[in-house]
Amino acid sequence: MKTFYNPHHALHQGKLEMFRGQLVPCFEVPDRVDHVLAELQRRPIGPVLPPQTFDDHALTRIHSSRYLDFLRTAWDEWVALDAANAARDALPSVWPVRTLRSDVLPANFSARMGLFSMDAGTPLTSGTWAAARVGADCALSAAQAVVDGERAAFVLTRPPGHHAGADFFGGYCFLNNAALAAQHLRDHGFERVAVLDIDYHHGNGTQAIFYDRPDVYFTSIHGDPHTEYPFYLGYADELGAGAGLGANRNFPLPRGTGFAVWREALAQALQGIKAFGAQALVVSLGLDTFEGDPISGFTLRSADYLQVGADLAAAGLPTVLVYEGGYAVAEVGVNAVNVLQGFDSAAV
Ligand code: 6XA
Ligand code: ZN
Repeated sequence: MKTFYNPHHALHQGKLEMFRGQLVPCFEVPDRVDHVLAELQRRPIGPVLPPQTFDDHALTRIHSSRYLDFLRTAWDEWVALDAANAARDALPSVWPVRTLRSDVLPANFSARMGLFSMDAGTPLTSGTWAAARVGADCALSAAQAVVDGERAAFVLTRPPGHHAGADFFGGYCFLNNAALAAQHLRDHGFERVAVLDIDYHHGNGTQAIFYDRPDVYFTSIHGDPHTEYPFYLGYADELGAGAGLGANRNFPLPRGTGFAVWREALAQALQGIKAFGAQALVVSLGLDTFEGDPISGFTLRSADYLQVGADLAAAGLPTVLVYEGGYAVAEVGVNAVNVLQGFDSAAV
């Protein structure tokens, strides 16, 4: 399996995030990708390649122009407010909740930070745009490899993507890599595409992007949003809307869920993908389902990820795997490559 690796991921390096009333060191760190890369060098499963460069047009298939314009210039605006800001990351602190307007684009920078975000846990840094933009190229390159006939391809990038919506960032995500890959597959010959999100956290951005579409099926297995981030989406009664009704399926599971129950949900999610008639699959591959993850609550073990890979391969679909969360840094490389190795060993 080819890996498309973002050589510029470390340009995005947040310092602090808001967590339980304090600013704490970011969990989403460059080491998360470096450990996966090191494991891929120890246990090669195929070439590690830089991405091709894609036009911004591919981004506007998923994200709004006003959001992309904001992200592109946000850091310069932040520093223009106060030269001392160059030493600090930008975090939002005000949001247009119900009854407030989000149709007006304010001139005030803080107001636009809030308009285009969902939480205060996602610092925007000097290199955020550069890292996320090349990450999007990785996702598009992996999708293109599958268009060109590869059985599967892996997107090794950060920041992750699945919480990012058409016009907002949050949950450590800025550009929705999985959605970009799925749309690229749709635009290049695959009529029906499925996105399977197996990160611990519900992929609210991806769900929202495709919620009213009949051509992209979204299904996710995740911590119950009654107690787990992102809280406000990911319930079992979200089935899609309009022409997309029936093309969305969520499997919220309680904190503490182990592999046997989780794998049964995976079987059901894959059954839904088959019934939909998907011709290609995008997997939002979070490794924060691991028992040692510091911010999550499932109890999968390292060896379980070999089986996860084999189960994904058994769907028999051309597949793009996109790296999302996973914060047990010392183990995340082994766990990620276990999925890829399990996939390759089982793929026909
Ligand atoms: C709240 C937790 C963000 C979750 C990020 C994640 N700061 N998403 O791993 O998949
Ligand atoms: Zn996650």
